[in-house]
Amino acid sequence: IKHPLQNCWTLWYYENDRTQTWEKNQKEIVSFQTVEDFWSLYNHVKPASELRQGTDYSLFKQGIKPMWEDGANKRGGRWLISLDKKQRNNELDRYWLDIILCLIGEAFEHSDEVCGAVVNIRQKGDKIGVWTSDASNSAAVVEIGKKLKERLNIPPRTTLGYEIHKDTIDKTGSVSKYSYTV
Ligand code: M7G
Repeated sequence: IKHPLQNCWTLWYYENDRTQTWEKNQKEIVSFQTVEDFWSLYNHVKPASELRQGTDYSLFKQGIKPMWEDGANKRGGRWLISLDKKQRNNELDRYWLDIILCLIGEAFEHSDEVCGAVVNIRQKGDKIGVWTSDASNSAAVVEIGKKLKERLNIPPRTTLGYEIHKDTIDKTGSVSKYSYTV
């Protein structure tokens, strides 16, 4: 008998095909709900560091689309980990795996608030976001941020910021406004 996870999770893959809408380019790959099925999937797909520029992996609770518009995300936001170019080789895959393990292992006190996580592979620097459901739930948001920073062993001098999706959508230029930091 396999070891069940508390939630069923879905892996999504985004590829930047300019002839399609952003939404159409999000492809649902597979769902899993046991530890064993997670590892066989993980061992089967390319590590994030080997994906092409412009692609994303997203891992979300089953039933939640990796999009701002989803009912579970629309009042939420994300903890953002911005990586510099050289971190693709040494940190990206470890961060992404550690985040997945926090998600599927329900590592947070407020795991109910977690919707999923996204890794963006980008020329200008890769990003990982951990998406939560309610940006106004400051206790949950801050607890999740602190736990992430601790579990990923991010040095204290590095600040993580939380962006509300609504602000990301309205954002003009590259100025990002963080609503919380840890
Ligand atoms: P990104 O891929 O999150 O980051 O957003 P990047 O700028 O580093 O590539 C790029 C663009 O993708 C956004 O400006 C939107 O046009 C589109 N996009 C991203 N997300 C997360 C969404 C979403 O949730 N919904 C919709 N409709 N478009 C999105």
